[in-house]
Amino acid sequence: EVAPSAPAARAFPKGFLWGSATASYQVEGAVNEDGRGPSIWDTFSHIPGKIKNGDTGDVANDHYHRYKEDVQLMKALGLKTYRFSVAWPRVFPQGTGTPNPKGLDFYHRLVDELLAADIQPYCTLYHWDLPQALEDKGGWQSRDTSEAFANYAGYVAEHLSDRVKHFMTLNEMSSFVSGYASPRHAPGLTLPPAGVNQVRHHAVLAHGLGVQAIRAHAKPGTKVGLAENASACVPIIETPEHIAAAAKAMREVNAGYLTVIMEGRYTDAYLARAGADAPKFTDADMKAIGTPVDFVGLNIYTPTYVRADDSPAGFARIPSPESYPHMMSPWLHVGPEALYWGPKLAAQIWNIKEIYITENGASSTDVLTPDGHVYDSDRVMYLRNYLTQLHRAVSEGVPVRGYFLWSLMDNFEWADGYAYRFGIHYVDFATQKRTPKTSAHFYREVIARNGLA
Ligand code: GBH
Repeated sequence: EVAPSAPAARAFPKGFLWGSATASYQVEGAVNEDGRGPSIWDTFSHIPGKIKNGDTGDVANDHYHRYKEDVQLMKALGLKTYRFSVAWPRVFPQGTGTPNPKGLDFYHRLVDELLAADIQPYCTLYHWDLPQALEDKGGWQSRDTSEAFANYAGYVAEHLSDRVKHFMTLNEMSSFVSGYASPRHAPGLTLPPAGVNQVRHHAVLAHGLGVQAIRAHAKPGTKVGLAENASACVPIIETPEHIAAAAKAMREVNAGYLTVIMEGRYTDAYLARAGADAPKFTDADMKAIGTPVDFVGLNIYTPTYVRADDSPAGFARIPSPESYPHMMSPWLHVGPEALYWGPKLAAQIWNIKEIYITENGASSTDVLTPDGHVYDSDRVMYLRNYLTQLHRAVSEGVPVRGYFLWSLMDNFEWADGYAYRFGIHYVDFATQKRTPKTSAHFYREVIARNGLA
């Protein structure tokens, strides 16, 4: 009998932070408890036809009541860190004005539970659940929402920063801005380009004002960043000309979001493209937007393939052939090198010293067998390949300090409701029973050996 030799270890740097992530509206439920106000996702998910199967986040994973059990899932995995988001309408039910201490108490309890399990809390302040009261006054179309966000962010940081050392302002600006451009996301408006560009400007402004407010109110030593789904530009072939094109693309494709935040100005090409629809802004806005951050979080799922091109821009995006492989979500094209080129190009272009992969993960059909297993070999394949490319990046010295797998457990997948599962724990939503999938066992091994086998 042959005893195959073990594969060579591919270790990550000592102290690499292995984590997992969720977001408030996707897991908490308890939407009417302890004084929480409604958010735009409560409104949106209750509009017939908006969410697959008529699902809502009313109960979701009931995490609001089951957080202790969920922290035990994390502990069993060996997680070093956990990224959660605070629901703004729990803390300020009307968005502004008088805070609701009972709402904030939930996060005090969660943070204490995490620390007792030796898990570092990473806190996102906005994962799309805007207080409905603010939407009623124009939402992200109004500059007042950027100011309201900063007040809220400063308030939460003031109260949690004795125990939470890392805050992220906004999760995926382009995703929630799309709620003003397409009917798939709350609030579901379809504004003309000028309106969308102004919403986008208010998003990056909220980030900048939020960074300043957190710095003003948090304990010394608190770090502030964001969690942005910047397009991870990947050279179609790794030659100098295509690599140079990918670097140009990385700046231009992300010009309205990460680029303006890192550089404090809109690129000329961005303003030229927008033309008469360009956002209105002041010098003071731009200064706030460019406030230096302590770290950058990148949510990376799919690659944006780029080639060198003779056009003035110097690059062209390569549209995916119809046969391009994807996970269960049709948009989730598999491209592991996104986890190499994304952080590498970002670090080099903007001289970033501290990067986290704040989300990466995959949807699968996830069948629960009668004897209680979920053999999600597709998700394991996805994770193994992406982590291989992340290993390649950190081995070259790209300063990625941690990785947050999306998601700890199946949850409310926005317009796709509960039909699309991203968890490494299976959730039976009728009973709320959580079951580790094969991917959870895989990830526990990665964490235990601090790397790939
Ligand atoms: C992240 O978005 C989110 O931060 C997280 O809340 C979410 O659960 C997770 O990914 C998985 O989706 O359906 O064709 O209109 C990832 C980026 C941007 C991907 C919006 C889906 C909609 C494409 N998302 N996009 S489509």
